[in-house]
Amino acid sequence: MLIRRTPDIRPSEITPEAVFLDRRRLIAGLLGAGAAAALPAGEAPALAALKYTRNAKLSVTEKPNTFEEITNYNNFYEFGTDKEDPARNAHTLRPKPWSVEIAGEAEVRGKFNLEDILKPHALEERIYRFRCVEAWSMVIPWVGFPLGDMVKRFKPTSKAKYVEFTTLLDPRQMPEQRSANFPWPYVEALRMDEAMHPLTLMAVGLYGRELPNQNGAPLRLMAPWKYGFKNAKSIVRIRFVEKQPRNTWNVLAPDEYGFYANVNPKVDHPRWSQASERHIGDGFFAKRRETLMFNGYADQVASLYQGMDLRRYF
Ligand SMILES: Nc1nc2c(c(=O)[nH]1)N[C@H]1C(S)=C(S)[C@@H](COP(=O)(O)O)O[C@H]1N2
Ligand SMILES: [Mo]
Repeated sequence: MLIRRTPDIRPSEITPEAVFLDRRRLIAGLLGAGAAAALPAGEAPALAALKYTRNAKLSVTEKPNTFEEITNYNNFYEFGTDKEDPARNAHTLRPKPWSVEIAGEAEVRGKFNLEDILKPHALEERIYRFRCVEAWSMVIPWVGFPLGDMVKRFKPTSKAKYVEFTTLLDPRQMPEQRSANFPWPYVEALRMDEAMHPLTLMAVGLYGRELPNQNGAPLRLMAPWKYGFKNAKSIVRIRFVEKQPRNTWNVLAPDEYGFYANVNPKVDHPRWSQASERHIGDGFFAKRRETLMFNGYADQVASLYQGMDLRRYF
């Protein structure tokens, strides 16, 4: 489908995703009250629409991937390692009710209901480039709010140099956590200045609706100049720490995945080039796209890494 966008039309009103969701609602409506329980296994309840404004200034103008692409080609190892596994298996995740623990070097700590965490924040839609370390990419219309606004509310102390994000640990909801070949739970972290950067988003939705489970419901990180693995999904704990935390992929393969994970076409992965990427939706035989420094966000973020050797701090 051709997607045409004008400043006053939301992508959620005209893209295939709206058709997809309407079809779901139509089915539920036809079946009547109580029908949700009778839907085939894996059919998630309809995702609520969110109230948000568009942030055109911080959005790219490229055509977003379809809702179908964004929600059926995922990395979420808690539900399996194939790209189709999360869409198939993440129905066991229960994103409501949800709470998030704020811990470590901050004046305000404790366990908070997600609603209380979200309440003060106005939601924005931001269309971001997304680049996985496996050299594929998408363009995704997220809905969320700046992580920095949230960090300020918890008043980090002067010792807080990093912010660590931990995914839910619950093998009943995340079946692959029963396997011992992965150091569960998934953990990621940002340096404090990265966390405070205006581009860094706490995402709660995409295409104008709540996050589907497979994309990290109900709360996930989105720092668009970094490789996808930085962006922890289904976050239950945010901890302020003095020392640089170990992050899951760095623990698993320190020679292949560093702490910074900045998209950099000049620093290859030991097993493949990062100079170009396969853009999902372009078709398998289409020409690969050139990878941009910091995923195209160099003007906004390069100053964070001034004077750092990006080969060493990859
Ligand atoms: N908890 C958790 N978070 C995760 C992952 C994961 O396996 N588990 N995979 C990461 C990787 S490698 C990528 S590319 C992105 C994928 O996000 P998406 O499926 O929403 O596109 O999530 C990241 N966050
Ligand atoms: Mo990834």
